[in-house]
Amino acid sequence: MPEGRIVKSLSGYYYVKSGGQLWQCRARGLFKKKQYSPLVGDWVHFDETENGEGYIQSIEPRKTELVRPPVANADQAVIVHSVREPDLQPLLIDKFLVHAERAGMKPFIVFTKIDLGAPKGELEELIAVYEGIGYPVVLTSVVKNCGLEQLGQMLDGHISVLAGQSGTGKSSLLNALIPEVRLKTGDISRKLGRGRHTTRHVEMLELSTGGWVVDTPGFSRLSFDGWEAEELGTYFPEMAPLADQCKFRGCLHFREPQCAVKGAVDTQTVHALRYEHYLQFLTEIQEQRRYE
Ligand SMILES: Nc1nc2c(ncn2[C@@H]2O[C@H](COP(=O)(O)OP(=O)(O)OP(=O)(O)O)[C@@H](O)[C@H]2O)c(=O)[nH]1
Ligand SMILES: [Mg+2]
Ligand SMILES: [Zn+2]
Repeated sequence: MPEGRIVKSLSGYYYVKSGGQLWQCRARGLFKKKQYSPLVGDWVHFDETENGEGYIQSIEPRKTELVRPPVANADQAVIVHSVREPDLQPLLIDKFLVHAERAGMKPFIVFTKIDLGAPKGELEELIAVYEGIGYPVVLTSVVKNCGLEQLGQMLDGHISVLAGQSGTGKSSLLNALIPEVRLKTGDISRKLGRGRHTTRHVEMLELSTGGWVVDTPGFSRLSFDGWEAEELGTYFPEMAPLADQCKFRGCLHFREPQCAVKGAVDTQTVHALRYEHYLQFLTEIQEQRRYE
């Protein structure tokens, strides 16, 4: 049975790359019943059908899995965030970061559209915060051709998924890195300062250097469905090692006395903004639990 990797999913079809050829495949009804559907990035076995299409029979176990964007087997999450149009939203960056951490992917941050100029001081502070934690940061502009070589090097040899809200320039980055793909890009609604959801499907593209990058539709809603309050702190790399020094086991770093994380916020070893976002996510998780 031929084997290959799903590189695109569109209108009920999965496009499987196998032996240098692209196969248009359907999936078995069984997957639907089990609520386990194939994802872009999956390695699959398929049967050839009489009409020259394929029929997916089985999916290999996944190394990683993301629900939003729906991608399997990516090892890097690239958080693509514009410095303007749409404006900087640190809360959203942190939300993407914790989701990537939970999925076991290595995240890094790309700030796009630096030719538009970021609000003074704000970008510098964010760069310092994230680099201080150990997250690499890349500054890019496709207009000024900046940072693209550095980004290309960071993607080299990895399977990377781009994530970010609509209009931050994900498809534009890929067009600049892989000129032959010519992905559709969209303008920004002046009135709303948001993108127009130009990319509609998930697609995996091969880099000439050997890595793969997954372009995805932009989104800004990420749910904490199924998360436990206790696990949240483990996805903040600067807070996680402190938990051992908190007085109480299973400290949520919220109202508990003698909490090492709160102590670190007071001494500014943990950035106040990150802690504020931690508390917002914690509240979101706790409220969700209450309604379950
Ligand atoms: N000034 C400037 N504009 C950019 C840059 N990169 C992208 N843009 C513009 O931003 C708009 C949105 O770009 P897209 O690449 O479509 O954004 P996207 O993230 O793929 O959006 P969705 O597919 O909707 O998720 C387009 O008008 C681009 O021309 C940049 O570096 N500088
Ligand atoms: Mg796009
Ligand atoms: Zn604590």
